Amino acid sequence: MAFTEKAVVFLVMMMAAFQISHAAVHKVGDSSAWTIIGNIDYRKWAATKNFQVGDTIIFEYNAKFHNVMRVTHAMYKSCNASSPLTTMTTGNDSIKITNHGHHFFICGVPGHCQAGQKVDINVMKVSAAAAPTPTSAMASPVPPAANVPAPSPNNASPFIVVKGAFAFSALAMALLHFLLFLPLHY
Ligand SMILES: [Cu+2]
Repeated sequence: MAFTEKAVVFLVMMMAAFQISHAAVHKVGDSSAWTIIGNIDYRKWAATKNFQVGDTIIFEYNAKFHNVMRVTHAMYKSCNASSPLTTMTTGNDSIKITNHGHHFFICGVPGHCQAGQKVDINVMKVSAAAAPTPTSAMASPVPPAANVPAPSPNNASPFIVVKGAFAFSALAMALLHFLLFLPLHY
């Protein structure tokens, strides 16, 4: 493998390790899961968590009795299950958080949301730990090109490559697979 290929593989593996170490999995309600039994306060449950972009939310429940509907804030407040954004019914639904802000979920079975089976997942823009992350790197404002003189290509290219690699980490993972499995097939 040429040096540049090794460098790419190393960078991708570093990014993969970084993402794995930072992505958390949150099971809604913890051991109580997603239910109306026991009057679980999902607001209280959510308040103890630090939700981040890249985390996974899991709803575990008996699919005979419950479901999961992603709804708007208004529908969440009024327990309106008539036109959900998405409905999940497997009994073990996982949702990967891809953007910050509020994510509202209710159970669509009549009476359940009113009984408290509703949760507001508020995903913070910046982690409380304030460590530099790929997310914050992507979120940093990019000045409009018209106001900024174009940097010379020699200085600019390494920075753009790193930023691009973070932004398209999924693509980079595909590249890693390609590089690793290429010798096996050809
Ligand atoms: Cu329910």
